[in-house]
Amino acid sequence: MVSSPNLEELRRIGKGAGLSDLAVTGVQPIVEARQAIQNRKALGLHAGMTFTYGNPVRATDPSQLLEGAKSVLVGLRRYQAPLRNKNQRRAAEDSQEQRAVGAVAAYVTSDEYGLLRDGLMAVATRLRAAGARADVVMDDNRLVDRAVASRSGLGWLGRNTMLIHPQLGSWTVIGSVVTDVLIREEVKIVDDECGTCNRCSVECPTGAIDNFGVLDANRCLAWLLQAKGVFPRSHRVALGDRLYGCDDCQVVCPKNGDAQPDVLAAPKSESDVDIVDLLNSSDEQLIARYGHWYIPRRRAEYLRRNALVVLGNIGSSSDPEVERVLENCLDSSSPLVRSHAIWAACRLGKTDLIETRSSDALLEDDPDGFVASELAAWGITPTLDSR
Ligand code: B12
Repeated sequence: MVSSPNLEELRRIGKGAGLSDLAVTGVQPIVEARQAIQNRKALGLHAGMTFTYGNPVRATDPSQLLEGAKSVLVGLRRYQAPLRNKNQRRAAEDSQEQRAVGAVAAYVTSDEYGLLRDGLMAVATRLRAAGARADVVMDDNRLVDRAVASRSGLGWLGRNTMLIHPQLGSWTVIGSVVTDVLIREEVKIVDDECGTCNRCSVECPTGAIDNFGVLDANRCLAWLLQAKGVFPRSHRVALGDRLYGCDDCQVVCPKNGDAQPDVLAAPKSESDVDIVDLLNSSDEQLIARYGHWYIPRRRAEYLRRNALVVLGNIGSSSDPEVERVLENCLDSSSPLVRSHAIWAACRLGKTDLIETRSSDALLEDDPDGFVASELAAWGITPTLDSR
């Protein structure tokens, strides 16, 4: 059997396999995090999310992850910041000539979690070779990643709720290896460097970060894009061109500077999505292409819902292709899609597309009243059927 590794060796192994940093902490409960989750739940700031909110006691007790657990090795992987900055995206939004392009959050434009897992697996493999038990836990409802990372000394919990590493900033994904070996390290807790800076609060498009380190998920665009039901009408314009996730509170953070990933580069996939192409794709094609995103019930109608809000915000009303996809969506069998198509058509001044449709067809199979309430919001009475 090989000897037990120390943190320095594990850090070297992890870094060689895709991690940007690695630190260690114990398995005692993270009581501050438990309290934070319970408080937010009590105030309704979790907006019905489950994740770590489903079982806060378990999510803040790393000892429950593995029998005999003694240490949690927490790994970070730094990824590339968004390629198009906010100003470039705004310029594209303002130019009605261009095709509508939806923005995708940077952390999903490459397989960062895959490479994070590779780095953590390399660490776990080394521990197992020494006879230890070791499990990888990553973006899992059983563990609060940011809290465990901050306790291991990898960074501080910022105003924007992100774990901010003093050198790497916040463009990171986080995961852990839980093991039954005691890995010793003197943890140096990183002081909060946000100070009085409140750029993330000021620049958040919906004002979701009022209080330091507290996110109101009811207003967070990243959550609203993943939530079930209609996209709240009050936040549709603020959504702008965002199709999946929102990076604004990180883009404006001065701590993110120019640091670049120094680890294995991940192959890039789509960071910009052509909205008309998306809406023209079949459900099967959409799930095949975007199935790695968090999509409610894995139903393509949610991708169409989000794409229609983006189209309403940045689509060109004179583009015949835009008109064609709107017509297709107004004829969709999904009331969710029809209702958002009504919003997009109205926002682009194309109410004629709605007025020329029969009310029976538009209102057909609308058990939750999505279509009816959208029509009422715009004061539209569709043509009555002759039958
Ligand atoms: C639910 C969730 C979301 C929700 C809600 C996020 C939220 N702020 O609550 C939504 C869908 C909105 C979301 C969005 C995003 N997310 Co998210 N999300 C999660 C998930 C699954 C759980 C987070 C959670 O527990 N929230 C509950 C609240 C109460 O926790 P919190 O805000 O993190 O606050 C903690 C601390 O404040 C701590 N705490 C409070 N006081 C104190 C005091 C002390 C001393 C200590 C130690 C701790 C502590 O307690 C809280 C609980 O841990 C984690 C993965 C995981 N398993 O942890 C990823 C995770 C947090 N998300 C991540 C990412 C990348 C994002 C996005 C950037 C994606 C995007 N571009 O759209 C955005 C960022 C938005 C934002 N500012 O949070 C990363 C964050 C990496 C980092 N460097 O911080 C994580 C860790 C995923 C991962 N494994 O890499 N996310």
